[in-house]
Parts: sequence; structure tokens; C-alpha cells
Amino acid sequence: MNPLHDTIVSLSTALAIQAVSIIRLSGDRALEITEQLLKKPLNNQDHRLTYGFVHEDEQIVDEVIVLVMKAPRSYTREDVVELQCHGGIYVTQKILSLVLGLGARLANNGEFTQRAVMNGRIDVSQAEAINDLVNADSEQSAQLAIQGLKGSIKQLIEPLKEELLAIIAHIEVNIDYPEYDLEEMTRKTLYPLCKAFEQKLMTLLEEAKSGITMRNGVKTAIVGKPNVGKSSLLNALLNEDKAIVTEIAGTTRDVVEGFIRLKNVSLHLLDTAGIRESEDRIERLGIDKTYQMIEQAELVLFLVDAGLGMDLEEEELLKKIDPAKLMLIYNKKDLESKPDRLEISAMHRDIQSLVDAINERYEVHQFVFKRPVLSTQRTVGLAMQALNAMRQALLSIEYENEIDLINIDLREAYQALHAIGSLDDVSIQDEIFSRFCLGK
Ligand SMILES: Nc1nc2c(ncn2[C@@H]2O[C@H](COP(=O)(O)OP(=O)(O)OP(=O)(O)O)[C@@H](O)[C@H]2O)c(=O)[nH]1
Ligand SMILES: [Mg+2]
Repeated sequence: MNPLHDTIVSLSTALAIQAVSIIRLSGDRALEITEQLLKKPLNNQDHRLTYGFVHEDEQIVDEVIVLVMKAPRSYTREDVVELQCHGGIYVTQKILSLVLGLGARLANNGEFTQRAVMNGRIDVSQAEAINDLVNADSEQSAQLAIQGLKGSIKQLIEPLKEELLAIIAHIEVNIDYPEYDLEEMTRKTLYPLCKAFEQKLMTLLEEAKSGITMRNGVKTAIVGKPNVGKSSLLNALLNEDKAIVTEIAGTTRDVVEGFIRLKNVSLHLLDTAGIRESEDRIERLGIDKTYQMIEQAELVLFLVDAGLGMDLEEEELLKKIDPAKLMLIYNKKDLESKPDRLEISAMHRDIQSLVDAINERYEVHQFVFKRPVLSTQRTVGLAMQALNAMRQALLSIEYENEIDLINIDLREAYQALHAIGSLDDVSIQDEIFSRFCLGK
């Protein structure tokens, strides 16, 4: 039998002692197997909950609730049955083995979702979104996944595909039907079209990047002179004693990392070595790293000692940091407080003003979740592939290649975009679905 049409089964809940376990079947024989198990007809129970007993021969194994969802109104578009049994490990395994004995096969990771894709209920990008949603560990990542689930990725890519297809079709009509009275697509007319398309792909990728940043956390470097309280701030934000804090200047040498979720954004925090002229070789290596972190960071929290105020060195240092990613913070406000500046006291874990300021800063970035963005490595990779092919086409035009040669690159760009929502390339199927959890 075609493995895509046999009846699969798996546990939808964890194998643990719990109130209820759910065993899910999908496929042509799902109903029949359940009927045998319950010794009860289920044919007129579509989309209803039924009560019954699971039997092994004449013996009752468990009392269950059964939900029948006949094709095509189910997750997989096949006949689906969900058995809710008592959540004991023994009972659950027993029922599973009875179902297997009646001819169902244990499902692979993601196989239910794979069937949903195969049967056209959702496309691949939606399937990935389902996986992302299951794995989401924050409001932001869940929102991103919901966008993908609603099919927005398709809406994002479809117009691009159509636009490109129109260009390709124009070229191919020119080549294949020269007798048609269609204006000829020349390198000159093609160039601006490709250039505009390149720009659209670049925008797509930029937005994907901010989407991924919002999910993985904004890379945030905590920097400043020694002893201003950088490590104290890291600890206050994380609410734990992660980094060593002492009154000795030059305590931190290596980068100490942490991760926090705030209301509007997650931060990937990097506490760094304090910047100063130093004779100590190890400390200097640490300071080199600090400069690297300032370069790489998307947000720089620059700390100044409120008691000492800002000195010339700090002013010089500030000038070197991209103002777009800079936040200036005065720590140790318990020593001296002034109006009109962002003040905290890391040691006293009094940092709400900073948390509020960061949330405010990322309020507008919530747009990322209001609009669909590519959010998986696979889809971003394909969009990059499309961009590269388009750039190749532009080069090809500059080299004054024949139009049919240029068309090869355009077709390649189209293929890459197409693959974002399609499973035509069967070889990648397993790669995608193996990342799912069992039973999904
Ligand atoms: N009064 C006061 N002292 C603070 C505050 N925050 C930190 N300190 C003290 O400042 C000293 C230095 O704190 P750290 O957090 O180690 O400073 P750092 O910037 O990480 O220093 P380096 O790692 O050496 O660059 C410690 O003695 C802290 O207790 C604060 O809000 N108020
Ligand atoms: Mg430190």
C-alpha cells in the first residue's frame, strides 16, 4: 500500500501519568479500526463526541470519549478519530498497541501535518508555522507563527511569483511565438523590471531579518567604563547573580550572556569588559571583545556612573557608537540623581525606568507581527536563492547575453519562490517534517 494512504496512529499527548491521553488515528481505516476497538458502529457520528468502551476480546480495557472527524473536514483531510482515554501510561500504551494490532501504523514525526499538506489543506509554509506555534515560547514567536498559519506567507509570495511569471511568460512568448504581435522584451526593457524585483526581494529579506531578531532576541551589549555597574545591571535584568560583581575595576573580562523577555521584545544580553587603557593583557583582550560586541549588537546600553558623571573619555567613546542603536543610562542614581536623564540603580535592582524605555523603543517594532514575514531558515534561504538568481540575471543583462540565457536565471528565481509554499521538490519533505514532534 502507498505509505501515504495507510492508516496512521500516534499519541497526541505525552506518555505520562495525566488526566487524559489522546490517541489520534488518520486514514481510510481509522473509523473501521475504532469500531472494532469499541465494538460499536460510528458511521453516523461525524463531528460528534461518542462515549464507549475499548475492548480487548471480551475484556474492557478503558472507558473513552471518541471524536470522529470524517474526511475532508479534518486536520489531515482524511478520516480522523481521536480517542480520549484515561491518562495512565499502561492504559494508553495498551490501547495504542491494540490499534496497531488492528492494522494501523505508528506515525512518523509530523506525518499528520504532512498529510494535511499532501491533501492540500495547508501549504508547506503553514505547516512550518504550525510547528513554530507548537514550539513558540513567547508572545512574539507565537504571533509570528500565527501569521504564517493564517497563510500570510503565501499572500506575501504569491504576488511576487505572479509578477515574475508575467515577465518570464512575456520572454517565452517572444521566443516561441515570434509571429505573435507582442512587443519584444529587450535587455533594455528587462533591466529595470529585474532591478525593481531585486529591491522587493531585498525588502522581503530585511523584514524577515527583523522578524527573526524579534524571535531570537535583540542582541544587546551592556558597555561602559569599568565599575559603572554593567554586571550589576545584567544581574538585575536577569534577576539572578549570573556575573561576578566587585568594587574592583576590571572585574569582567569575558562576555557574559543572558536572555530575557520583556513585554514588547526579547533581549539577548551581553555583559562586557569595562573599557579603559589597560596594561593587563587579559583585560585588553576582553576590551577588544567589547568593541566587537558594540559592532555586532543591535542595541547598546551605555552605562555611566551617576555619582561621577560623564567624563571626556566617555564622551569620546559615545561618539564611536552608532546613535541609532544607543541608549544612554546613568547607573547608581542612589548616589546622585538629576532630572531629564534615564537613571537606574542596578545594585538596588531599581531598573523599571530602563525596562519601560526599552519596551517603548520596541513598541513600533510590533509591526513585524502585524505583517507576515518569512520566519524559518528554509524560507529565508529560498528567498536568498531567488535574490541571487535575480542578481545573476542582472549581471547577465549587463554582459549582453541572449535573452533566453537571461531567462534561465529568472526561471531559477521563480523556482526558489515557488518552493517556499510548495512540496514539488519531494526530497525536502522529510527534512521539513522530521522537525515536528510526534503526533503532530
Ligand atoms: N551605589 C551603587 N553602587 C552600585 C550600583 N550598581 C553597582 N554598584 C557597585 O559598583 C561596583 C561595580 O559593579 P559591577 O557591576 O561589577 O560593575 P562593572 O561595570 O561590571 O565593572 P567591570 O566588570 O569591572 O567593568 C560594585 O561594587 C557594585 O556593587 C548602584 O546602583 N549603586
Ligand atoms: Mg562587570
